Amino acid sequence: HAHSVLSLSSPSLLPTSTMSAELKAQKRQKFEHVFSVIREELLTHFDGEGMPKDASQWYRSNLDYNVPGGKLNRGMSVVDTVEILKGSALTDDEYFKAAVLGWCIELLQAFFLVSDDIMDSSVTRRGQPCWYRNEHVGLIAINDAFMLEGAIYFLLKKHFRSTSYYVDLLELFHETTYQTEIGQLIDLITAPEDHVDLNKFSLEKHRLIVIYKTAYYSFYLPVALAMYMSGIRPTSGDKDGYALARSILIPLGEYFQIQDDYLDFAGTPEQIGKIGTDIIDNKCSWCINTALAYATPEQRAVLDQNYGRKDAEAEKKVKTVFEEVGVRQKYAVYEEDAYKRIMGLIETIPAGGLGQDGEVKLKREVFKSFLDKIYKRQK
Ligand code: GPP
Ligand code: MG
Ligand code: MG
Ligand code: MG
Repeated sequence: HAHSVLSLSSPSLLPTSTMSAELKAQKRQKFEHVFSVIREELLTHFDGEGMPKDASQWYRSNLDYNVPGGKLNRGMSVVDTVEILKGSALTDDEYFKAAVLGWCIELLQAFFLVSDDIMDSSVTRRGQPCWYRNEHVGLIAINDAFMLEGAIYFLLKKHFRSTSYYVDLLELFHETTYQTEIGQLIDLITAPEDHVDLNKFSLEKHRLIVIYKTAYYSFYLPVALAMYMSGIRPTSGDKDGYALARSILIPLGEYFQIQDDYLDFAGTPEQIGKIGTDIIDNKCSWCINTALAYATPEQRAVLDQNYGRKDAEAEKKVKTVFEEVGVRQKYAVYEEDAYKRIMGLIETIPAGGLGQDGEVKLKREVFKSFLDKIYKRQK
């Protein structure tokens, strides 16, 4: 490879696509180590409040079961982005701070997923039963989810209270949470359990759902956190780096959630770590919208009769129509087009980066690294 590990001060500065499996594992381990530190901070505070031993054990299980087991893309992206923006290796303190922000996104994601699995009646997540489905957990999972969210603000206060951008971080987490909840609302009310009406679906509605429920927290949030930490200030007018970042990351997030919708239908549980529920849950997903656009009247009748039914046979009939209309092929075409379109957006950033001389510049590489991580993903 053109990139030699030795010539770079930090492995994270290598594009992920050219990193060896061993280097990727090391990078993940280093990030995971920070989780063990913040978990103990949370539990030390909890114990210090005089909480009973069994409560402390419960909180530890909640954290261990729900926070660290995913792909960690969102969390590790904060570290990667801070590193790309700096252009050289991070100090230990910079690494730790970036990783804490990364784990705050993973906590936010855990809060969302524990809740989402209850709302979607899901069965498995990350290759294990959904948290609420464990014996003795049930609806306590709702409070566990709230505590995962609360942990974010405990950690932000502990590690960022004295920085100039503390309020920016707080506002960003609050606003992003609110946007995700708005997205979740439209996702849920577009998918009523007791009334299937495929006429209510459209790609426009789908776009709104996925931008709000996924794109802001999964793509804009990690980059914006890294930008605040790197000292990039928001500005009014068309030179605002945050607006520019949004203009690329929101389409990127839309593409990511379309992948999620596609994998719900086409991925195996072994691959994606969860059993797809979109057809049974009557979701306004990319797959049903695509099928509706190409179905013959006969196929449409099958969809009308079988979509959103709590019944495995009905689900199978819907999947057969998806295969017949060529959802797989349509997705492959969509993915190629999305990749090219987003590359085009990235190339609107000046080659030398956006920002005044002497300032930290927003670079194309920030966005390319995200696109590389998700292009043709299988899980
Ligand atoms: C993904 O939807 C969206 C979320 C996980 C956000 C949930 C927001 C809340 C406010 C709870 P999804 O249901 O398609 O995800 P998955 O396929 O992983 O269940
Ligand atoms: Mg879900
Ligand atoms: Mg959902
Ligand atoms: Mg999904």
